[in-house]
Amino acid sequence: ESISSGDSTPEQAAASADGVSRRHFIAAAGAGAGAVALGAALRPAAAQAAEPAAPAAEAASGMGGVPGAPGPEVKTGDRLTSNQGVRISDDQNTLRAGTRGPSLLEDGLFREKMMHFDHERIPERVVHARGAGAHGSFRLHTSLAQFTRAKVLTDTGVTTPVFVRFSTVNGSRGSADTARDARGFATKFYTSEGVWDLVGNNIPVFFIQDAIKFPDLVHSFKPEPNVEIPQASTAHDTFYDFISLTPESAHMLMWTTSDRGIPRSYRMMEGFGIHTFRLVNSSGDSTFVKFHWKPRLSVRSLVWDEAQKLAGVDPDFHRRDLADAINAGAYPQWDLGVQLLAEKDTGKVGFDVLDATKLWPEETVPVQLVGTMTLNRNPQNYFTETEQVAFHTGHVVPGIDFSDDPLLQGRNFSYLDTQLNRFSGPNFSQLPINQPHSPVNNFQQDGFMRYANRPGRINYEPNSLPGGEAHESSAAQGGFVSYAEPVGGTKVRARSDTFSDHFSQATLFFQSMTEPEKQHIIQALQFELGKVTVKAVQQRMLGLLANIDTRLVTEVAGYLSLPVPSGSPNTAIGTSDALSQEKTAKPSARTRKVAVLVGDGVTAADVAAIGKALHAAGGAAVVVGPHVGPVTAQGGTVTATATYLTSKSVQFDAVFVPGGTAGLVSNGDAVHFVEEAFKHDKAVGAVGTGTAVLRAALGGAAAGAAGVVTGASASAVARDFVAAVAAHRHWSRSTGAISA
Ligand code: HDE
Repeated sequence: ESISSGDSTPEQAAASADGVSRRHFIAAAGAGAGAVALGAALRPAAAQAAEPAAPAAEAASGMGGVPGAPGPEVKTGDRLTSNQGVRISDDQNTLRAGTRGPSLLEDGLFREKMMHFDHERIPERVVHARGAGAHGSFRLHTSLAQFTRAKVLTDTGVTTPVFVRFSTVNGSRGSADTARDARGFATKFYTSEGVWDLVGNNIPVFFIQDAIKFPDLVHSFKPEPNVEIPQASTAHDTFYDFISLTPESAHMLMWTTSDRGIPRSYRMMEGFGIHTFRLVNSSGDSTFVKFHWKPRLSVRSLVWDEAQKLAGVDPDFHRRDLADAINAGAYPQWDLGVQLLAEKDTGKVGFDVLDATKLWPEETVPVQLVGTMTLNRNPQNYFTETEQVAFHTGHVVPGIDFSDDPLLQGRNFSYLDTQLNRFSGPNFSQLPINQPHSPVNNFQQDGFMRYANRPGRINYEPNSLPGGEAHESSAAQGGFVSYAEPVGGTKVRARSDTFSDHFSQATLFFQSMTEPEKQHIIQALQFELGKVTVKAVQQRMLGLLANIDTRLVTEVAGYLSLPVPSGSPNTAIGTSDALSQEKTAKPSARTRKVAVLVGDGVTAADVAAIGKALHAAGGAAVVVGPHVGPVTAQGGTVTATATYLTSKSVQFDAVFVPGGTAGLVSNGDAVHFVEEAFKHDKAVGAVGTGTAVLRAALGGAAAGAAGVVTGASASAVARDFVAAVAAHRHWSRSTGAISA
């Protein structure tokens, strides 16, 4: 049975279900929660006088169980009511004894409203608290039927609805998006055979090999517990104390201190399932698999100075970027890739496939692209969807199974446990965003916030009385049958010796970088360890870096004025081009945002020409002026939508100064705009008298520098400027090196 994209109604979903349960659940939801018409609080006074909608009609809308379309509809003319459905006559004043008298305990409306408000917060996620989500769909183009029986990976005709939540790991829910960190990339596939959660990150390896170290790792990177400092930053003593004593973290440290730790956009990140999973086919044969998401827009990053400034200028930078792109119809896309490895071939990768601190080089095990995910719908309500979505590595469907990776095994315990804490009970799977789109039928019942139980008297199994239909399914009937992996061994607390090479792949990663990428890692470690106050910790960290790369440790030690310890990096490991975002990125100006700086007297034709050229390349121009609205322009109209007060260069991918703007040389904000964009290696364009602004900002530095485009008019330079934007950054300016 195929399922359509996320626009099916609960009734359709129920009708397609051949079991009893989903229909029952939905029916209960419709009659129960759906009867409560909420919202409509902020309506114009005129609407208050309108004829009320019949309460019976309202009952049909409301909180139906549709994943992706939760929450009540707010309709003009709806009446403000209490949670008990009683219409409210005055929502502005508490009930009191006289207009100047004390409030009365009798005021049930006030008490209900305040009680609910007092309980609005649920515990934030202990990690990955800060996130942004979107709906979309996944379409398979290449069947993996030879390896798996999972329909989501074999039915090429089917579109599977998905919900994705991106996140940072370290910071709390209100922290800035652009902190240096790994990013979560969690995908919920609502497949016809149940929910499959691929709970991944934008980095293909992890800090630790065994889940029992996770609480220690997380405590060490979170704010230090005595003063709760610093927020969303690893640059402090306790993190590097832990890392320096945990050499298995060396490989992931290379990734987090690389440009991957500061993505330009969620839309420009790879995603990785990290662990080795299994695919199991209809004959019961297993193949090891690693999952990859490859972004159509390439992997692109910010620079560190920019990321830090954005944390103040626009802490919602990534969240906004995702929502804006989807609103504009520029739907982000990723290709799903798989690396497949037969159990007998595990020797090929040179590392234990159960070790989550290791990747399989793509040159050894190629990534095969099998389908495409498109995110095309923003949540209607952040809390209902993005906050309440509950992922779990244990949510797999028949044909997808686990390996014995001890990190994955630990996660399979942790995610259910954490949901109990977040939702105060076991019924989170009934929340609309978490409901499978396939039938649910079992005898679980009750608990906090249960809103749909089976009707009738049968709540056990086996049973023979009417109303208790719920049959087990064999593998052939679509039942989940665990892979029959032979297991045996002595009960021990110990790791396999095959987990003990902690440095070779860290070296592989560093060696695979282009020169600018290497410099960024060195500078990031100088920053991070420069914030460490305990010399012994810095020294131990240098000892770790010495085993990764000699130049790396030399430059970081030099910065810290500490001696360079000796090490023995495995330089013979070579390189893997697939690890470098600079080597793999394709130039594109798509969805890039360019600031066009204007002032009175600006040449309208230049503004129009650059806007048109960017638009044609899939990018966008934003006119930044001294005030919002029309500015005095030569030869036409120019309207500013942003100003020097509301906009900073870090919010844009590039900057362009049209002609007629020589007056801007006395505008410090405009001059700084250009200077900062140049410093961040972005494309900078200036034409006509606008080049005076360039000179004021950069003096002689601009002449001939990479990515700086000047000319007589915008139409003369448009093509070169768009190409400079598409290149993303012009590293030779800050690093002296040409990128690949
Ligand atoms: Fe998680 N992780 N994790 N993690 N993780 C959580 O689950 C955990 C790990 C990842 O957007 C928690 O619902 C353990 C690796 C993402 O809702 C928690 C271990 C990877 C998200 C948890 C790991 C991840 C989480 C916190 C070590 C990449 C956010 C709230 C064994 C493959 C999902 C929650 C979302 C969230 C536990 C390691 C990815 C506590 C014990 C490796 C993307 O259950």
